[in-house]
Amino acid sequence: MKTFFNHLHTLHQGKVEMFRGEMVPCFEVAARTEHVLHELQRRQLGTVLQPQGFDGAVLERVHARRYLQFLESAWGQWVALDPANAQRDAFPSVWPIRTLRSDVAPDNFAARMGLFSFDTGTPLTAGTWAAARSGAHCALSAARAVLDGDQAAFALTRPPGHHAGKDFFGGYCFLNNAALAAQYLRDHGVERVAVLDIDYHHGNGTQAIFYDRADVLVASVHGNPSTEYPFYSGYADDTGVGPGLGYNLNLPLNRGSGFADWLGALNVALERIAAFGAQALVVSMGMDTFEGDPISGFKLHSDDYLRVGERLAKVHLPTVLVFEGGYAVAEVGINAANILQGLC
Ligand code: Q9C
Ligand code: ZN
Repeated sequence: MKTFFNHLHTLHQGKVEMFRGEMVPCFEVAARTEHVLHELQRRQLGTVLQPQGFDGAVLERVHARRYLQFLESAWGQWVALDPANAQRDAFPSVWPIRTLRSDVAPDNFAARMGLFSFDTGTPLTAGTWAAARSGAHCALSAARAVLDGDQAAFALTRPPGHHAGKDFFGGYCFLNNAALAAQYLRDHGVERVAVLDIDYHHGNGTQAIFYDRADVLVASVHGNPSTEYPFYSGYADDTGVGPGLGYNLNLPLNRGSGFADWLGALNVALERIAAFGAQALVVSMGMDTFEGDPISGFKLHSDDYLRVGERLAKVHLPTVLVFEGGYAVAEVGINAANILQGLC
C-alpha cells in the first residue's frame, strides 16, 4: 500500500495547549508520525512516497478562501503584534459566541483568530500553514492513487484534520484532510463517497462540511459528546439537514467502552455504508481509542487494531486512510500499522 508521508510535518511544532487554566505540553507531537513511519518500514507494509503538489483551488473545494488566507498570513500577523511572539505559539482569546457578529472579519488579529477557531488547545505556529497544506496534499495524493486503481492508500500526516471545518480550526486540526480526500473523489467521478471516522473524538468538522449533502455519507464511532471533546457535536440525533437528512450517522459510546461494544458500533456504521451504496471509503484513522491514550477513554488493545483492519478489508471498497489522533506516542506506530496490516 502506498503511504503518502507528510515530510513537512515537523514544521508544525506546538509547544503548549491550555488545559484547566494552565499551559501544558502539547499531546499532538511530531514523534507520533515518526513512530508510525518507522513501524511501517520495519514491517515493509508498502511504499513511502512524498505527496504531489495541488492547485490552491483544490483546498477551496472544502475550505473558505478567507479562512485559507487567514491561515497563510496568521503567523506573520501574530509576530507583527509583538516581536517577542516569535517565541510563543499563537492562541485565540476571544470568540464570537451567540449574539456577536461572525459575518465580518475584524482587522484585529486576535479577533480574527477567534472568528476562525473554537478552542484553546490548538496552537498555531510558524510552520503550521506549510505543514497543514502539505498534509492536505498527502490526503489528496492518496485519493489520487485510489482513483488511479490502488485498492487502498494511506495519508500519514499531522496536524490531524477532522475537527477543522470549512472556516475554522480546533482540536489540533487546521485543514480537513479526510474531507478534502472525499471531495476530491467526488470531483473525479465517484458518485457516492462514505467517510468513516474512528477517532475517539467526534469529527465535528467533517460532519459540518457534509451535513446538508446526500452524496457524502459521514459515519462516526466516538466518545459520548456529553462528557467527551468536542462536546457540542456528535450526538446520535445529529442526522443531517435538508437533502443531507439521513446521511450523517453518529454512534456515540460512553467513556470506558471496550472493543466488543466498539466493534458492534463499527459494524452498524459499515452496514449503513453498504446500504448507501458507497463507491469509495475515506477512513479518519484516529488511534486514540487505545486503552493507553492519555486524553481519551476507550479500551482497545493493540491486537484489536488487526481485527479493525480485517473488518475494513471486508468492505471491499477503494479506501483512503487518513491519520488523525492517537497520543500514546510509544504505541501509536504499532497500533496504526496493525490496522494497515489487517487491511492488506
Ligand atoms: N487536555 C484529535 O484527536 N483537547 N483531536 C482535549 C486534553 C482536545 C483531539 C483535552 C482534543 C482534540 C484529532
Ligand atoms: Zn481524537
